[in-house]
Amino acid sequence: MIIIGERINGMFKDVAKAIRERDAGVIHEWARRQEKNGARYLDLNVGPSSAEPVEAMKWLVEVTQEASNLPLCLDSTKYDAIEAGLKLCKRPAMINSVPAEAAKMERVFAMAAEHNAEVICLAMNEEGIPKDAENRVALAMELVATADAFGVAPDMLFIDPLVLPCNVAQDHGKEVMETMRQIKLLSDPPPKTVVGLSNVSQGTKNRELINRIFAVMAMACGLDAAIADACDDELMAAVATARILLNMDIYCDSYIDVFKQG
Ligand code: THG
Repeated sequence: MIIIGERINGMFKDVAKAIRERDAGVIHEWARRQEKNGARYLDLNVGPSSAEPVEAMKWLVEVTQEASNLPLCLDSTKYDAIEAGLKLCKRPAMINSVPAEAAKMERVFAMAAEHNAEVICLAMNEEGIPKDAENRVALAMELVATADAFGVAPDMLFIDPLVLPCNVAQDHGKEVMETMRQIKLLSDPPPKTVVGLSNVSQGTKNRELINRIFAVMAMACGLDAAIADACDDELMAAVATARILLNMDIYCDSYIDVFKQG
């Protein structure tokens, strides 16, 4: 599973402060730590309270690229901020994200085609997030079809069924799993799937345990990627182990030997 490091997000107080004060050191440190721990992309989100999201995103992109060569996942609902960020990315990036709403799809898929960017597509629209897998999959279908019309192929897409906290939406968990299974039947090649893993445990106790268990359950349903805490060693170990059990890595014996040696 592809881990997209979640930590450079203004939702976290230290990152919000670093963005406000343009303190590059904090961002460099999180970029390096997440890469060292196995992240394959870095999510960049200026946070909900940024007064100047475009300038903040431009700064985050430049500063993160000083410390890491990983591709970036530009996470914002402000498409001006994403576009400004894309122009500064040294390698193809991921756009996070677009819902199944006509005007937004038009803007985002045009940008993706121009910049050769991957796109996270949300299984939601103007009416919100459907509860049933069936309706989530219908929105995914709409996103895949619209992307295709803009020249963005299904394998450039990551469908996000949208994970909600289990303490307020316990009945959504199974629907999310079922959505992930069905997405693989949508097209050939199919789109990929992604979740915001830490969402599932927001406001709960024992957060890390909930995140780890959800991650391996979702992997068994075909999950390809997660925006997650790459610095949680137990999560990374659980993911590596699930990869063996799902026969996703060749040379399993030698892999286990390496794993045992830490
Ligand atoms: N889908 C997509 N993108 C996303 C999400 C998603 N981006 C943002 C988010 N969800 C994924 N990233 C996070 C990052 C942090 C947390 C949850 C998801 C988190 N933060 C602590 C909290 O809210 O309790 C912050 C507290 C602190 O300061 O320590 O849990 O679903 N496409």
